Amino acid sequence: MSKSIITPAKEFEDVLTPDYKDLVDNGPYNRSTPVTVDDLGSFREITEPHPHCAGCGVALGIRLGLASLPAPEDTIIIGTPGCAYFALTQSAVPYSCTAFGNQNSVATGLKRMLRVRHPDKVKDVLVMVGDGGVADIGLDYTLHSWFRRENIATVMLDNEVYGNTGGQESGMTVQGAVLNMAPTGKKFPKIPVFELSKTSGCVYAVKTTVASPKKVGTAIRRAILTAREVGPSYVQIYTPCPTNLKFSPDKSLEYAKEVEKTYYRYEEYITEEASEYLRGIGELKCC
Ligand SMILES: Cc1ncc(C[n+]2csc(CCOP(=O)(O)OP(=O)(O)O)c2C)c(N)n1
Ligand SMILES: [Mg+2]
Repeated sequence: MSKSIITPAKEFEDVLTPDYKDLVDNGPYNRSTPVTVDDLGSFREITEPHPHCAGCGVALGIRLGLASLPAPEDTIIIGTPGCAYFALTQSAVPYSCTAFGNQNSVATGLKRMLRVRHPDKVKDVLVMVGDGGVADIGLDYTLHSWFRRENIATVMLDNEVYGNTGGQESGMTVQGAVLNMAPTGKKFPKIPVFELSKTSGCVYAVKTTVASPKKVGTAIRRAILTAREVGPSYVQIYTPCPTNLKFSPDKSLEYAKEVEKTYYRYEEYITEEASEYLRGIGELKCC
């Protein structure tokens, strides 16, 4: 993508908000050194206000993701229905929302097409969707993209609920959790998608939470880089949902820190081939 593609058409300039112009002029694009999560606050990553609830972990996960793209001007994000849609449509990274669950199939076709269309340029395809999108309706498409070793990075924003549709349980909801539309509590444990990623072909996988922004940033950067050259990658981020899990919005990070001590302990999985590649391009320190 060239910067001119996101420059507003002259005819629309007067109807675009100053906020949007600021996103175009001061977004994370075409910088000599790509922005990182350390730069958050010094550039605009999405237009404001966004429609996410106060304390939304998904919105935070998206901000961290947008600040970690190795080449935002050459990245396309593929989504699916869910809360992530809202902030992602307010970024200036090209974004396409698929039918619910189809994201890894669409990303597969797109990545293959971009390789044909731009043989001399790397175009990163990043899937960024909710836990329901990955672990439930999209699970088979996700796993098969990993089995086929597609060169795409997949990020799950795990708020442990169907947030967007009012609080149904997802495969990633914890056992016993009572939700608006799961009043008797969930009967089975979280689906082990992180473990499945390791046995299904991913060359790089991380499990972390939004309470560790630098870990999220490094994970997304490495996931995109390994997906370019080595194979599929997966990042699973706990993104707390105060609205559906019914805690105070100012407690989101406390919740994330709490789960980091138990079932969301940080884990980084990396195959030998992927670590060799990352070391070769200076992204991993030598042993
Ligand atoms: C085929 C299809 N089935 C169901 C829906 C309704 N739907 C929209 S978003 C959503 C749940 C999304 O949950 P999740 O992926 O966890 O994202 P969140 O909203 O929690 O971020 C559902 C069931 C849909 N849009 N399309
Ligand atoms: Mg969800």
